[in-house]
Amino acid sequence: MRFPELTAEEAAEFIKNDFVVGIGGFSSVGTPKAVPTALAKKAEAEHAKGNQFRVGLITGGATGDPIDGALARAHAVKFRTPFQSHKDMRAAINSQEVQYFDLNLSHVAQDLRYGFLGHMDVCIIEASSVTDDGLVVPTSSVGISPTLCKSADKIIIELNAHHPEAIRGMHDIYEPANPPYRREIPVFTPADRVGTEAIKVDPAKVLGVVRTNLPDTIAAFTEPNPVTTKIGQNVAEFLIEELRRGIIPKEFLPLQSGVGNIANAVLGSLGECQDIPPFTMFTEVIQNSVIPLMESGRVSFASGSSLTLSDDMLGRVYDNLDFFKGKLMLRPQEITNHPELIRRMGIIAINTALEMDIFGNVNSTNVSGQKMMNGIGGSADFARNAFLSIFTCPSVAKGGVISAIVPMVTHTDSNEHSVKIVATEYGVADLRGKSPVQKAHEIIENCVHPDYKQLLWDYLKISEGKCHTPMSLAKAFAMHMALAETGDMRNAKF
Ligand code: 0RQ
Repeated sequence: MRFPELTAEEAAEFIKNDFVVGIGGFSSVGTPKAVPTALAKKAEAEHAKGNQFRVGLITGGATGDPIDGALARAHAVKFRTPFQSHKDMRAAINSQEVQYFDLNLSHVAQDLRYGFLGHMDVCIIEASSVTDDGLVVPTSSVGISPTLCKSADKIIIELNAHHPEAIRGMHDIYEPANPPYRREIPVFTPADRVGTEAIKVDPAKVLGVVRTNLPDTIAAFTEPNPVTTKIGQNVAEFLIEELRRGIIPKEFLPLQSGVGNIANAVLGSLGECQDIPPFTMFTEVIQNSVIPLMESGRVSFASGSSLTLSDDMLGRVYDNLDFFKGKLMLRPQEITNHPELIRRMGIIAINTALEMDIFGNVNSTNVSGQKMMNGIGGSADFARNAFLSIFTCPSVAKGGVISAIVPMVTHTDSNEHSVKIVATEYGVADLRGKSPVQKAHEIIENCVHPDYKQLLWDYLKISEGKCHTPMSLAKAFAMHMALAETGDMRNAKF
């Protein structure tokens, strides 16, 4: 190999206090693992000597324990963007130890290229193969790796033998030019290939290669339960009806499905529903439920930025690469989440809300408006541009003391102008062509848990008939206040 081979510790030595570090990969998979862990140890050693040691972290999205977990526990992170989903990083963000700013995932790479995110000192990326002339094939995800390699002064590569070299050909690396030179992206169906199989890096920037053999670790999915299964069935029935009415063309449209337990369960239900024809996916994250659906022929192709699969499921793909290689494509998140492509292909987008209000505004990120959960991810990239933008969530959280449907969201990620359909286990609210008060009726009637229905009708009555959007300045957060003061939203009074 042309590049110096380094240990993870040697590679971490290149990273200095106050560096801005780019992390390749995305969605807790295909991310480097050994060097960030060594970096966390280095930070702890520096702190023990009484020295300052913190870095800025710019990632594609969630990274998992070897990065977000280890670096947060080592108090080694100064700022962090975008999406994260690790409990230790979340705690550091919510205590303001880490300055976190949330970005739409389609924006991260271009914000870097535009110079909005400042200077990047070094990036660490994971590869399944590297050639001497600097062709780097990623592993189970792409994220913002191509742009990191272009923007960072230096590059450290983790060459991970856990991923076979034979996955070369599964990636499609394409980076749009900056304005005023940007052109259309010629992707017209999810399977269209427009880029290269590998990332071309400047060999002069490569500090060295660290050999690893490490699996990705993603949070275990909880098995679908009656609530998530019912949400999935409700969404499936809604889509079948749209198909029957001719709103969705008979060929069906590509699906995007969000992250997390609910999205995984919803997709499972959709896949099982034989009234929906075999479909393609143009999504950000390819989760576990997609693989059996491909094997059974229900999903014919999936384009995404990551294979966010449990290790056994990834093994199933790698054991049958001949079958899966023609059915899976991994692209930069800037392309999977690109507004132009989402709008052009007419994606049906299904994402999850933490809470939504009776007018159709959605909060996916900030618990009670104050505490960051994960981040907006790509949900708004899809919601804003989709053919049909659907948000789902269970009607209640935490055993019923929280209603997911509230008078007013405490933080807005996707607003009423983007959100077309909402669904809980009780039913579906169709918000298309409806005024705020009509939307409120549709949502309360169809989606709210019985414990909260009367409460929300009472809230609506305060201003109904008096203004365009019947909200009450005095009472909009009464349910959240009841939760904060009594531990139960049901104690709110209107
Ligand atoms: O907490 O586990 O401690 O009980 O939130 O909720 O029900 O497990 O749902 O795993 O699907 O995550 C919105 C966070 C949902 C996720 C969110 C609590 C609840 C539980 C998790 P516990 P569930 P999920 C991009 C797609 C934004 C990014 C995105 C997400 C925990 O889907 O991060 O969409 N989305 N990316 O108890 C307080 C409430 C709550 C609440 C739930 N109202 N208040 N806590 N919880 N509602 C596009 C792609 O293509 C990928």
